[in-house]
Amino acid sequence: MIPKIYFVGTAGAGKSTMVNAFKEWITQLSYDAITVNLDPGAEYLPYTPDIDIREDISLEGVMSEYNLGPNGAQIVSADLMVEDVQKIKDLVESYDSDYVLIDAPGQLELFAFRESSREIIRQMDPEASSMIYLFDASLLKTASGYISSHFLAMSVLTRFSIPFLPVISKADLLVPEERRNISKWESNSGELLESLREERATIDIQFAESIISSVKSLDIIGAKLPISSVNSEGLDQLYSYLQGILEGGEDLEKR
Ligand SMILES: Nc1nc2c(ncn2[C@@H]2O[C@H](COP(=O)(O)OP(=O)(O)O)[C@@H](O)[C@H]2O)c(=O)[nH]1
Ligand SMILES: [Mg+2]
Repeated sequence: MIPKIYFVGTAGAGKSTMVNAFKEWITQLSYDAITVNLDPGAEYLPYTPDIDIREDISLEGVMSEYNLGPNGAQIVSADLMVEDVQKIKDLVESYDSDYVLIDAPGQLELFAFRESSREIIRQMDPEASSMIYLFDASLLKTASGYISSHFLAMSVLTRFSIPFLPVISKADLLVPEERRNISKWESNSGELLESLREERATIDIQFAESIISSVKSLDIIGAKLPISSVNSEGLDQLYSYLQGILEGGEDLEKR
């Protein structure tokens, strides 16, 4: 079974850029990876996908056929993807690659909250699949942003049953003080609440407390791997984590 790795996160979190960077990383280790673009609305991709949903679904085509604006067309396109699941699966299987890197649509909700993505995962080796969830570093700079990002991640986590690997993307954008704050919040929820108080955020402290404790029970509030496509930080660890999940820690046989 070929590992399938889904890159998921909010718009602009760096999914497409990371698919490219991680493919390069894997190639450098003498493995093969193919890339799959599931974003019908992608105007520019930093890589040339081996399999591209845009060949079957065009956002502009959906806009004119269904008389919709871009937002409505994004939703219809995501739903139409369900008709392509078998084709995507057949195409993926036609490649003899070591890894399949899957770039989720730009808008998180299109992947996380529509049925077609679950169908794709369900039909394509769920046992060999894992999800890298990108927490956008720029949203983790404040305590309130940190909490709302986790709330969102928690709601995504509840939708899927494959291994969920939370990372902090674009980590090169964090200055040392921001990194220190994030580690502090990750290890101590009392500190997180204290920072929230200092920030005078609009979020109700009691509500925040209950969010933090429920998120904590899902174990995603703990240390997340900082990664960067710009300076390749964390890519070696990301690769090892994935090996641990997908292959029981053993390297695939090198080609
Ligand atoms: N500094 C920095 N910028 C990044 C990184 N990854 C992506 N970006 C930038 O963030 C923006 C959104 O990236 P993209 O990969 O398209 O995000 P996506 O919507 O999640 O696919 C682009 O301008 C990228 O150049 C990173 O690791 N570091
Ligand atoms: Mg993208």
